[in-house]
Amino acid sequence: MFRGSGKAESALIVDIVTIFPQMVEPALAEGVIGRARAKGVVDVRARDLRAYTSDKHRVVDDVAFGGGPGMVMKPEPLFRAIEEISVERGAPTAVILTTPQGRPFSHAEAVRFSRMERLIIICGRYEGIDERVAEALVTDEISIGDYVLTGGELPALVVVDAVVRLVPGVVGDDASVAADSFADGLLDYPHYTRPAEFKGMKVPDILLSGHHAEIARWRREQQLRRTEERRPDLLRRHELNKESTS
Ligand code: 9WO
Repeated sequence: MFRGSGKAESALIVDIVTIFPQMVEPALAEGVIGRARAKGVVDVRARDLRAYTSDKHRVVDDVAFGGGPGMVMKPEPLFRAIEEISVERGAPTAVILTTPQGRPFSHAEAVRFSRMERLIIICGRYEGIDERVAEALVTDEISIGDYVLTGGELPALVVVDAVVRLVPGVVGDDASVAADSFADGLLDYPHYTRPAEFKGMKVPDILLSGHHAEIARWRREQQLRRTEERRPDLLRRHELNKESTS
């Protein structure tokens, strides 16, 4: 079957290369991503890096040239993993390394990756990966924030979560994706559900009024106020975008 003619091919293929596939797999089985995988809209898999070793003990790390504490991920298993996954799936559109040295992950980056066909995400462990892997194979080094973790698995899941929900057909309501916080560069408005009064705390009257135009205006005001208070950096960018698109 050719692309787009049915459900034989996924819109997005993601392979996550890790020494801890058992850490990644349960997160991919739940919720929106689990359902998208079950439907075949996306094909996301964890790949055990040790499956691409060639020695009896399946070694993936070695001491650092130049000395210093800790181990470095060896290049050979990572090169073999990317090579074999590329043969099986077709050449990747991007090879992502999650690392504190990467450029900051953002909604715009998520949108860009969601439009690609095949992603490979490498999860670093130990003190990091051999730089030749980054130079020869990695197309995008991505950071999810300025903190050091014990490995790249959780950042890889963050990237997958943000990207997969943007793939058409994954989130049922396209309008809800378009209305997302960050889709237009602002924080979200506050949400309420029943009961209308809880422990003396009331839901704003406007939301109970049924005046849809006024509710929309109130929500927009809340978005602007919250963004101004909590993330003035976002508000400046939002205003620049408005000028360039009007
Ligand atoms: C450690 C370190 C110590 C001092 C100064 C800079 C430093 N960088 C690192 C580092 O990159 N350690 C990594 C920790 C080694 C590979 C596993 N670790 C990790 C963290 N993988 N991925 C992250 C991470 C954090 C935020 N966004 C994406 C990935």
